[in-house]
Amino acid sequence: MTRLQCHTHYLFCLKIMRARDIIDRLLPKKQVLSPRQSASAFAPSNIALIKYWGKRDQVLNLPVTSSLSISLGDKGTYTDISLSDKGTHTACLNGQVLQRDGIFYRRLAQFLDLLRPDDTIYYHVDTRNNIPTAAGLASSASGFAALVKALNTLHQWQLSATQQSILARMGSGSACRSLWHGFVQWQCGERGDGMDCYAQPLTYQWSSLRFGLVVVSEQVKQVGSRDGMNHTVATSRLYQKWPYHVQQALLMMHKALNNKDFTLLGETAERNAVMLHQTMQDSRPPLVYSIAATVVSQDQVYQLRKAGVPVYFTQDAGPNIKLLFEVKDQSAVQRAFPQMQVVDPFVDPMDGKVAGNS
Ligand code: 2P0
Repeated sequence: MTRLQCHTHYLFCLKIMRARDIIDRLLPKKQVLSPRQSASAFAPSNIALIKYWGKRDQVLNLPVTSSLSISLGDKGTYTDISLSDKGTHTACLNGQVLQRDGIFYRRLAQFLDLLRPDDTIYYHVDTRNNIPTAAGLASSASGFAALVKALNTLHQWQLSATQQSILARMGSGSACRSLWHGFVQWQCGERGDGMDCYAQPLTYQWSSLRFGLVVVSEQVKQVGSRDGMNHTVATSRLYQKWPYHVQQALLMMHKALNNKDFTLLGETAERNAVMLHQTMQDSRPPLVYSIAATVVSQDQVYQLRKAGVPVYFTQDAGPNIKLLFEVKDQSAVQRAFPQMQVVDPFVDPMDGKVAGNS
């Protein structure tokens, strides 16, 4: 084994031990005895208006700062789970059987190994994303959230949404925000075991808000979020300013949501995304997710605003951008971005009515 492999193996063992300790606290033994044959769940994808970037604990996915997102209504992941007698976990993603040596399968299987009540239990997982293809939306967030919800039903654990948020966070940080619809805040917490680090729904409603997904590239990104954020924390001098910036941005965002001030919401979200990408670019070597077409699209947004159309962008760990606007401006924005796919974040997948948190 090389030194790197030893280190990776050590980190993995550490993760298992610490995560098991937390799972044992969340899932008392008596709650794991009578699984159903199968269970299903849906979780929405989410887009952060104030981003999560950087961990204070890489094993438990504890973030440096809090973050605030909006869930994407009926866009997300549907997951069916059942017990399997094949002696191994099996999984399908969008109808394709996952190969055991693939990254996605390995992440899924490690997570199932952590959560299963005992080592003799195996699952078959069938998961489908209805997120527009290659739109640059994180399906891992809705994927891990839907998986935790489905396991909770399968084993009749009766976990609270907060407890499920803690479990989903251990699969992927941003997944802890996908347990709810509407606006959601993920509190970074302070505790070393992360028991105060989970997302919570916010009561704000904004049914006229829309997202426009603008795909400028369908290429798989070269640096994933996980590696990208670790690299930024380790090498970007600008990262020192990130926690203060996020703290201020969260205050502004709450003010915007409280007063239904769309300009403040858009400006705060856009500045946070720009600051994130400047901070990434200050890493050594620089981490650059934008491509030329990203910059062109961002310039189009600035031009639209100059022309009097209130539209803002946000950008995650990839080249595609997401536009924020109100439904009254949809046709003006669509004219400038004919390829844009519009998402209504407040549509409930179950009944088509406007959903929110209360
Ligand atoms: C966010 N992103 O707040 C930020 C903005 C990407 C850019 O959360 O390592 O896939 O699994 O905790 O959750 C992507 O990070 O990372 C992310 P892990 P995750 O949405």
